[in-house]
Amino acid sequence: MKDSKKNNTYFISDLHLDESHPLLFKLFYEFIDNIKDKAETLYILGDLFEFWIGDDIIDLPIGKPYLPVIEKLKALSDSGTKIYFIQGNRDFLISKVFMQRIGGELLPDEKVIDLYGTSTLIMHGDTLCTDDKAYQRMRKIFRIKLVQKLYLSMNPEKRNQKANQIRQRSGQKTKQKTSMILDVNQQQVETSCKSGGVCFLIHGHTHRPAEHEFKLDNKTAKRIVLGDWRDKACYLRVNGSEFELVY
Ligand SMILES: [Mn+2]
Repeated sequence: MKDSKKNNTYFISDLHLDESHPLLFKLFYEFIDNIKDKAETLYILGDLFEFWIGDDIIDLPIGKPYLPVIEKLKALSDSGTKIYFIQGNRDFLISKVFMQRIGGELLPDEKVIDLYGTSTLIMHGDTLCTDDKAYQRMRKIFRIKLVQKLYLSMNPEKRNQKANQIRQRSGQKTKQKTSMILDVNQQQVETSCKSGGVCFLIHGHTHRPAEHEFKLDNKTAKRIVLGDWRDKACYLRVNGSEFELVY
Protein backbone atom coordinates (compact mmCIF):
# COMPACT_ATOMS: atom_id res chain seq x y z
CA MET A 1 0.00 0.00 0.00
CA LYS A 2 1.24 3.47 -0.84
CA ASP A 3 2.20 5.59 2.13
CA SER A 4 -0.16 8.55 2.02
CA LYS A 5 2.41 10.78 3.73
CA LYS A 6 4.72 10.43 0.76
CA ASN A 7 3.29 13.50 -0.91
CA ASN A 8 6.12 16.07 -0.80
CA THR A 9 8.50 17.00 -3.56
CA TYR A 10 12.09 17.82 -2.63
CA PHE A 11 14.76 19.65 -4.58
CA ILE A 12 18.45 19.60 -3.73
CA SER A 13 21.65 20.62 -5.51
CA ASP A 14 25.27 21.56 -4.92
CA LEU A 15 26.14 19.09 -2.18
CA HIS A 16 29.58 18.78 -3.74
CA LEU A 17 30.13 15.43 -2.05
CA ASP A 18 33.84 14.91 -1.80
CA GLU A 19 35.92 12.29 -0.02
CA SER A 20 37.78 14.95 1.94
CA HIS A 21 34.55 16.21 3.58
CA PRO A 22 32.98 13.30 5.46
CA LEU A 23 30.47 15.62 7.17
CA LEU A 24 28.74 16.20 3.83
CA PHE A 25 28.12 12.48 3.46
CA LYS A 26 26.69 12.31 6.96
CA LEU A 27 24.38 15.25 6.24
CA PHE A 28 23.26 13.61 3.03
CA TYR A 29 22.44 10.26 4.68
CA GLU A 30 20.53 12.05 7.45
CA PHE A 31 18.61 14.07 4.88
CA ILE A 32 17.59 10.94 2.96
CA ASP A 33 16.50 9.27 6.21
CA ASN A 34 14.45 12.36 7.05
CA ILE A 35 12.62 12.55 3.75
CA LYS A 36 12.17 8.82 3.21
CA ASP A 37 8.61 8.67 4.53
CA LYS A 38 7.64 12.05 3.12
CA ALA A 39 9.10 12.26 -0.37
CA GLU A 40 7.01 11.41 -3.36
CA THR A 41 9.74 12.79 -5.59
CA LEU A 42 13.34 13.94 -5.17
CA TYR A 43 14.92 16.16 -7.79
CA ILE A 44 18.71 16.41 -7.68
CA LEU A 45 19.58 19.51 -9.69
CA GLY A 46 23.26 18.85 -10.23
CA ASP A 47 26.57 18.97 -8.42
CA LEU A 48 25.68 16.15 -6.08
CA PHE A 49 29.39 15.37 -6.36
CA GLU A 50 32.36 17.72 -6.30
CA PHE A 51 33.43 15.91 -9.44
CA TRP A 52 32.42 12.76 -11.22
CA ILE A 53 34.92 11.13 -13.53
CA GLY A 54 32.64 8.51 -15.08
CA ASP A 55 30.11 5.84 -14.13
CA ASP A 56 32.62 3.07 -14.73
CA ILE A 57 34.38 3.88 -11.43
CA ILE A 58 31.39 2.85 -9.31
CA ASP A 59 32.70 -0.65 -8.60
CA LEU A 60 36.40 0.21 -8.69
CA PRO A 61 38.41 1.01 -5.54
CA ILE A 62 38.49 4.67 -6.62
CA GLY A 63 34.69 4.78 -6.54
CA LYS A 64 34.36 3.18 -3.12
CA PRO A 65 33.65 6.40 -1.18
CA TYR A 66 30.60 7.00 -3.38
CA LEU A 67 29.07 3.52 -3.19
CA PRO A 68 27.13 4.25 0.04
CA VAL A 69 25.62 7.33 -1.65
CA ILE A 70 24.39 5.15 -4.48
CA GLU A 71 23.03 2.55 -2.07
CA LYS A 72 21.26 5.22 -0.06
CA LEU A 73 19.56 6.62 -3.16
CA LYS A 74 18.67 3.11 -4.33
CA ALA A 75 17.00 2.39 -0.99
CA LEU A 76 15.06 5.63 -1.35
CA SER A 77 13.83 4.78 -4.84
CA ASP A 78 13.01 1.22 -3.70
CA SER A 79 10.85 2.75 -0.98
CA GLY A 80 8.72 4.37 -3.67
CA THR A 81 10.29 7.82 -4.07
CA LYS A 82 10.87 8.86 -7.66
CA ILE A 83 14.36 10.28 -8.20
CA TYR A 84 15.24 12.61 -11.05
CA PHE A 85 18.69 13.97 -11.80
CA ILE A 86 19.94 16.92 -13.81
CA GLN A 87 23.68 17.04 -14.39
CA GLY A 88 25.65 19.89 -12.84
CA ASN A 89 28.90 21.42 -14.07
CA ARG A 90 30.81 19.10 -11.70
CA ASP A 91 29.00 15.86 -12.37
CA PHE A 92 27.98 16.17 -16.01
CA LEU A 93 29.50 12.75 -16.67
CA ILE A 94 26.83 11.07 -14.57
CA SER A 95 25.04 8.84 -16.98
CA LYS A 96 22.78 5.85 -17.53
CA VAL A 97 24.72 3.37 -15.40
CA PHE A 98 24.57 5.62 -12.34
CA MET A 99 20.86 6.18 -12.92
CA GLN A 100 20.20 2.46 -13.18
CA ARG A 101 22.10 1.85 -9.98
CA ILE A 102 20.09 4.40 -8.00
CA GLY A 103 16.80 3.59 -9.74
CA GLY A 104 16.51 7.15 -10.96
CA GLU A 105 15.95 8.96 -14.20
CA LEU A 106 18.28 11.39 -15.92
CA LEU A 107 16.59 14.54 -17.18
CA PRO A 108 17.84 16.92 -19.88
CA ASP A 109 19.69 20.10 -18.81
CA GLU A 110 16.44 22.03 -18.78
CA LYS A 111 13.09 20.48 -18.04
CA VAL A 112 9.58 21.82 -17.55
CA ILE A 113 7.76 19.78 -14.92
CA ASP A 114 4.23 19.88 -13.57
CA LEU A 115 4.68 20.84 -9.93
CA TYR A 116 1.28 20.35 -8.32
CA GLY A 117 -0.37 22.07 -11.26
CA THR A 118 2.27 24.76 -11.82
CA SER A 119 4.49 24.50 -14.87
CA THR A 120 7.97 24.81 -13.46
CA LEU A 121 11.31 25.04 -15.22
CA ILE A 122 14.13 23.22 -13.45
CA MET A 123 17.83 23.23 -14.26
CA HIS A 124 21.25 23.26 -12.62
CA GLY A 125 21.62 26.99 -13.29
CA ASP A 126 25.08 27.37 -14.82
CA THR A 127 23.56 28.11 -18.22
CA LEU A 128 21.93 31.21 -16.72
CA CYS A 129 25.32 32.72 -15.87
CA THR A 130 25.86 34.10 -19.35
CA ASP A 131 27.99 37.03 -18.16
CA ASP A 132 30.74 34.53 -17.41
CA LYS A 133 31.83 34.17 -21.01
CA ALA A 134 34.99 32.19 -20.23
CA TYR A 135 33.00 29.63 -18.27
CA GLN A 136 30.39 29.27 -21.01
CA ARG A 137 33.15 28.63 -23.57
CA MET A 138 34.65 25.95 -21.34
CA ARG A 139 31.24 24.41 -20.75
CA LYS A 140 30.69 24.05 -24.49
CA ILE A 141 33.94 22.17 -24.87
CA PHE A 142 33.22 19.81 -21.95
CA ARG A 143 29.83 18.98 -23.40
CA ILE A 144 31.23 17.84 -26.75
CA LYS A 145 30.63 14.08 -26.93
CA LEU A 146 34.02 13.39 -28.51
CA VAL A 147 35.82 15.32 -25.77
CA GLN A 148 33.97 13.31 -23.16
CA LYS A 149 34.78 10.09 -24.99
CA LEU A 150 38.48 10.92 -25.03
CA TYR A 151 38.41 11.80 -21.35
CA LEU A 152 36.56 8.60 -20.43
CA SER A 153 39.10 6.56 -22.39
CA MET A 154 41.84 7.57 -19.94
CA ASN A 155 42.42 5.47 -16.85
CA PRO A 156 40.62 6.63 -13.69
CA GLU A 157 43.81 7.89 -12.00
CA LYS A 158 44.61 10.07 -14.98
CA ARG A 159 41.02 11.30 -15.08
CA ASN A 160 41.19 12.17 -11.40
CA GLN A 161 44.38 14.10 -11.99
CA LYS A 162 42.85 16.05 -14.87
CA ALA A 163 39.71 16.80 -12.86
CA ASN A 164 41.80 18.16 -10.01
CA GLN A 165 43.79 20.35 -12.38
CA ILE A 166 40.63 21.77 -13.91
CA ARG A 167 39.09 22.37 -10.49
CA GLN A 168 42.18 24.20 -9.29
CA ARG A 169 42.39 26.35 -12.37
CA SER A 170 38.71 27.26 -12.35
CA GLY A 171 38.92 27.98 -8.61
CA GLN A 172 41.68 30.50 -9.25
CA LYS A 173 39.75 32.09 -12.08
CA THR A 174 36.57 32.28 -10.03
CA LYS A 175 38.41 34.29 -7.38
CA GLN A 176 39.25 36.91 -10.00
CA LYS A 177 35.67 37.22 -11.22
CA THR A 178 33.26 39.73 -9.77
CA SER A 179 30.22 38.62 -7.85
CA MET A 180 27.98 39.96 -10.60
CA ILE A 181 29.66 37.93 -13.32
CA LEU A 182 29.19 34.78 -11.29
CA ASP A 183 25.48 35.31 -10.72
CA VAL A 184 22.68 34.65 -13.17
CA ASN A 185 21.95 37.08 -15.98
CA GLN A 186 18.41 38.35 -15.45
CA GLN A 187 17.77 38.63 -19.17
CA GLN A 188 18.74 34.99 -19.62
CA VAL A 189 16.43 34.06 -16.74
CA GLU A 190 13.55 35.77 -18.51
CA THR A 191 14.43 34.25 -21.89
CA SER A 192 14.55 30.77 -20.38
CA CYS A 193 11.23 31.22 -18.60
CA LYS A 194 9.59 32.52 -21.75
CA SER A 195 10.88 29.73 -23.95
CA GLY A 196 9.72 27.21 -21.36
CA GLY A 197 6.37 28.97 -21.12
CA VAL A 198 6.64 29.20 -17.34
CA CYS A 199 6.54 31.78 -14.57
CA PHE A 200 8.36 29.59 -12.11
CA LEU A 201 12.01 28.56 -12.16
CA ILE A 202 14.02 26.45 -9.71
CA HIS A 203 17.79 26.11 -9.95
CA GLY A 204 21.02 25.86 -7.98
CA HIS A 205 24.67 26.43 -8.93
CA THR A 206 25.20 30.00 -7.72
CA HIS A 207 25.16 29.03 -4.02
CA ARG A 208 22.95 32.04 -3.33
CA PRO A 209 19.79 30.55 -1.86
CA ALA A 210 16.89 32.94 -2.20
CA GLU A 211 13.41 33.52 -3.56
CA HIS A 212 13.24 36.18 -6.27
CA GLU A 213 10.15 37.72 -7.78
CA PHE A 214 10.20 39.54 -11.08
CA LYS A 215 7.86 40.68 -13.83
CA LEU A 216 7.48 38.59 -16.94
CA ASP A 217 5.11 40.06 -19.54
CA ASN A 218 3.15 41.78 -16.78
CA LYS A 219 2.84 38.58 -14.81
CA THR A 220 4.62 37.90 -11.54
CA ALA A 221 7.29 35.27 -11.99
CA LYS A 222 9.30 33.54 -9.35
CA ARG A 223 12.81 32.09 -9.20
CA ILE A 224 13.93 29.92 -6.33
CA VAL A 225 17.65 29.33 -5.88
CA LEU A 226 18.74 26.30 -3.87
CA GLY A 227 21.58 26.53 -1.39
CA ASP A 228 24.83 24.59 -1.28
CA TRP A 229 25.59 22.19 1.55
CA ARG A 230 28.56 23.58 3.42
CA ASP A 231 27.63 22.54 6.94
CA LYS A 232 23.93 21.81 6.78
CA ALA A 233 21.30 20.30 4.55
CA CYS A 234 19.77 22.79 2.12
CA TYR A 235 16.64 21.91 0.23
CA LEU A 236 13.32 23.07 -1.13
CA ARG A 237 10.22 21.18 -0.08
CA VAL A 238 7.01 21.65 -2.02
CA ASN A 239 3.61 20.26 -1.18
CA GLY A 240 0.78 21.68 -3.24
CA SER A 241 0.99 25.43 -2.76
CA GLU A 242 3.23 25.09 0.28
CA PHE A 243 6.90 26.01 -0.15
CA GLU A 244 9.72 25.61 2.31
CA LEU A 245 13.21 26.72 1.32
CA VAL A 246 15.71 25.61 3.92
CA TYR A 247 19.28 26.91 3.88
MN1 LIG B 1 27.42 24.13 -10.17
